[in-house]
Amino acid sequence: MAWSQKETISRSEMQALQLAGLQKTVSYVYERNSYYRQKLDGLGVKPSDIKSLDDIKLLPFTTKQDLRDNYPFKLFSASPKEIVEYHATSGTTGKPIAVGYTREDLEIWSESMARTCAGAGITSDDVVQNIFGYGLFTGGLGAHYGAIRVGAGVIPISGGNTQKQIMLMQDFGTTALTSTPSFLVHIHEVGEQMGVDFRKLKLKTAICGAEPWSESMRQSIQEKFGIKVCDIYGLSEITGPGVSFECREEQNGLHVNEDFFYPEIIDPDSGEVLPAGSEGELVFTTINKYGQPLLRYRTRDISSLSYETCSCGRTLVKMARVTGRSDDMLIIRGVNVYPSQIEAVILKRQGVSPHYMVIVERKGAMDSLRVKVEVTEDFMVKAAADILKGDEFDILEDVSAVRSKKHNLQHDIKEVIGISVGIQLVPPGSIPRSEGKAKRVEDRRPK
Ligand code: DLL
Repeated sequence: MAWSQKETISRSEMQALQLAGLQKTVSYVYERNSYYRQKLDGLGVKPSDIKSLDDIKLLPFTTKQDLRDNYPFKLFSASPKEIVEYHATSGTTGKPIAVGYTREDLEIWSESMARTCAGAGITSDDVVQNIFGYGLFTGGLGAHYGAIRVGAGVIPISGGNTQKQIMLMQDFGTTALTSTPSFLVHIHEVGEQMGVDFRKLKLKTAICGAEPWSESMRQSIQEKFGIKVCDIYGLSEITGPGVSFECREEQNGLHVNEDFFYPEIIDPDSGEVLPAGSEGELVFTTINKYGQPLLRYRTRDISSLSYETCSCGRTLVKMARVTGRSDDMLIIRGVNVYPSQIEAVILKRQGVSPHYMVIVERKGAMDSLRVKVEVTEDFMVKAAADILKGDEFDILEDVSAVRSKKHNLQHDIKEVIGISVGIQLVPPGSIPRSEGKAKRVEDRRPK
């Protein structure tokens, strides 16, 4: 059931709320933030020019680079006194991006996450093991606030500690998990070695997100744990987790908390706004935030929007599962390739595990793709356990099971992405595990 009455209001009521929120936000940033005032003045736009939702097109985009250039706090519109919590992105290079929340911002974040928990069926009867990392990453505290708001009991274990995770699931009677999908796969793997049958525990739900993942990965986690798994999307710049969430009823697309975060889809090259249903880059304008409100923030995430009604009763617009980022998208010999397409193929196959790494290399002038995939213990035993000595299976090229496994994977991946890939089968456990977001791509091409 929907948590808030706002989730089921009519389109015209929603648009009225959104317009009021947009007008308030544009006036607020114009008055309080010199960066935005200069931008708007440069474009000759005054807050009073925003008369309809369509006028959002008059506003400038904000990019990650703008946030970097204004690090740490120049895009804050609230005074330091009003900020009550700080977070930062986990950028791998250089300075992170800082974000700040006022009390009101924490309120809408908690509300967004309460809707997310309710969407996945979490209530005050649940014990939520919160595996998202606590700290500067927004996952831990965001899920914490939402679970508390719906009255569930939270175990704030954070990431890592795989064996302890399993122990607490057993001892505390955990019923719901919040985690990156890749870490749940890892927990299952470790538990299996310990002889744990997760299907016999009290678990019933998980909310997974923070990284691109596929429908096949969802099916696999549901099957392994005997639970229902809902997708959750968000980004630090906009609020953290809870920008959008899946409902348990349909598990097909994520309802955007659009009374707080106004979504658009644009063509990533031209910046032109695309009609509902078109795939493109997601852009959000925060229309109810005070700490660091952002106008038309370009997420680089690829999705589409659907205004069709959902059987769960929510009228909140749905965004399609994020298949990749416009900037992480690999371009191999002119073809756009998303790692999640490769993952979907791997997950459908017996004998290989969901642990993989896509390696991009340049040989001469040609880019090539290699996919390193772990085989399962079972496969290894059947195929070649007795003669395996090195750390790769290529020495076993003559073993027909290995040859046909490689051939089949190669064939199926080519069918989906349209280009040939090399397959390298590696023993179980040889691809590094991540306790947070998984690293799936190694781009070795010279920059
Ligand atoms: O990952 C916030 C979050 C925490 C979301 C917990 C969901 C759950 P950042 O670290 O700023 O924030 O990373 C944001 O992660 O722009 C997407 O590229 C990616 N991402 C997040 N959720 C999903 C998802 C958090 N469900 C970036 N599917 C975003 C695909 C996702 N990608």
